[in-house]
Amino acid sequence: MKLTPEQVVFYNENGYLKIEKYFSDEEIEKLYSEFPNTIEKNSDRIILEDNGSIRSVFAPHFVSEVYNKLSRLERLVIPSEQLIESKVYLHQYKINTKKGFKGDWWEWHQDFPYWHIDDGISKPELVTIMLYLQDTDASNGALLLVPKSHKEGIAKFGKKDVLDEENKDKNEKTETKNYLSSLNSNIKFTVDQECVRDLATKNGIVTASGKKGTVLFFHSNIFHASNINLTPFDRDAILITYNSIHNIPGNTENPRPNFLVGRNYDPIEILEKDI
Ligand code: 6CS
Ligand code: FE
Repeated sequence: MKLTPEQVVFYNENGYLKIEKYFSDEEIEKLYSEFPNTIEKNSDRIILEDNGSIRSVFAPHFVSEVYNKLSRLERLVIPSEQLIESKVYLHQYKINTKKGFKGDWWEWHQDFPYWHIDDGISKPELVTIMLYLQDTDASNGALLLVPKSHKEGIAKFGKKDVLDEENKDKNEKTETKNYLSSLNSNIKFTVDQECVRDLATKNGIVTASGKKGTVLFFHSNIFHASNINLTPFDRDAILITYNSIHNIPGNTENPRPNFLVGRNYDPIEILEKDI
């Protein structure tokens, strides 16, 4: 299940690669029916929107053999090794739900700053694979990407509004979970809007639409965002991030929880052809 040379060149040039029909409807059905089993009540792995709907379920493989198998699939690991040019281990694994009428936005950001600053990973040698569990388009919050923006390195951060008293109190209450400001709908590291404007003017903005079963490979430094979901149609997706085994986290002082930052740096043994 290797990527073609043309696909690798496209990814290196643009920072992303979308492949339709990468998983069958039957496989998506199996993942979808297993999804509720990954949701433990009151678990820190579950991140909620302000309106109480589920925003993310982290580390589903901790509780589901089907999701564990998915992360070891040949057709995900081999392409990741090609794109990173190294053996890989599992850095982060989540299901980002964007429920109909309730799913909130993700502001323009790069992923690598979180993994570099919070986790101490030195190089952007990570790739995220997004697997669409639902038909996804501009209306229900498909990912927006700025092609070639991965070549910018870590871009200038946007200014976040100063926390007003009420918000400050809320954050203080959750100071034990200060990682939440990297996961909620007000993320701490965004890309400066003039920087987005500049590159989007030059390279355009791609809406990564696709039917369920589509996969999107994207670079840890590409500018990406997604809108709120005003439609009745959920936009649920699985995101698996693989990191080079030569690029492991350096933050051992106060590491983020193991459901956010993988701790097993052994190269993934490709165990499965099918989930
Ligand atoms: O902090 C993190 O690891 C997560 N936060 C964002 C905004 N993207 C990368 C990752 O899922
Ligand atoms: Fe992201």
